[in-house]
Amino acid sequence: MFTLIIGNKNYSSWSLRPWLVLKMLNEPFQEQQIDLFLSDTKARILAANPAGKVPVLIDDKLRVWDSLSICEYLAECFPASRLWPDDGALRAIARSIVSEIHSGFSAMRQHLPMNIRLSRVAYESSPAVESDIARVIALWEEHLPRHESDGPFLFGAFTIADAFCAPIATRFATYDVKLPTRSQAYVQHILSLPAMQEWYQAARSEAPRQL
Ligand SMILES: N[C@@H](CCC(=O)N[C@@H](CS)C(=O)NCC(=O)O)C(=O)O
Repeated sequence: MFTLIIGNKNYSSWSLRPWLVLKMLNEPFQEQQIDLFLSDTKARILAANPAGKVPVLIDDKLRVWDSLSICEYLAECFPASRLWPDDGALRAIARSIVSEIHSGFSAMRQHLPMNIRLSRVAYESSPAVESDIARVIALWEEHLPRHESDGPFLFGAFTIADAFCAPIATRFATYDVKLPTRSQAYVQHILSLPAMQEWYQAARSEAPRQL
């Protein structure tokens, strides 16, 4: 059985991505949590991953680190689950979106940090933040209508792209970001997934961060 080492569910957006993929696969896995805000946090993470970050996936003797590599590994373990679109061109687009999210959106990450417990709080706007938000909306408004006859996810059926959009959906809910109707429906769909409800419930019952 896989073990997934994650951070606090309230804050760890990187942890949510592979956790959601495993849940959507319906794959049983053990979860180990490392509180990211304790004095021994770094030592505990380093013991799990010399790169010093969570999430980490353990599969027998293999350790896979970095949320994108973990999702790619799961896509290879479960080809029938189609965690990437079947069509080669769509797969390339899905991978481009995932890579863009993985390596970009630093203003949104910094000024709208994932915080599941909060809702409808104000965020500090800036041209960089608004440009990140506008880019996400543009991606969603471009791709959702193309595949809506195949399902409610970005490429119709659930893919890794949705797992990468899920933490963004939580941010848009937390900070009450105004969205076009289609993007708002996508956020609602993601947040109402049973797996996301489970994540929210667990995040709400975690101890608040000690500053
Ligand atoms: N690129 C990495 C980033 C992971 C990351 O930044 N994880 C944070 C938690 S959300 C972390 O481990 N922070 C602890 C630290 O930096 O000491 C990934 O995608 O997994």
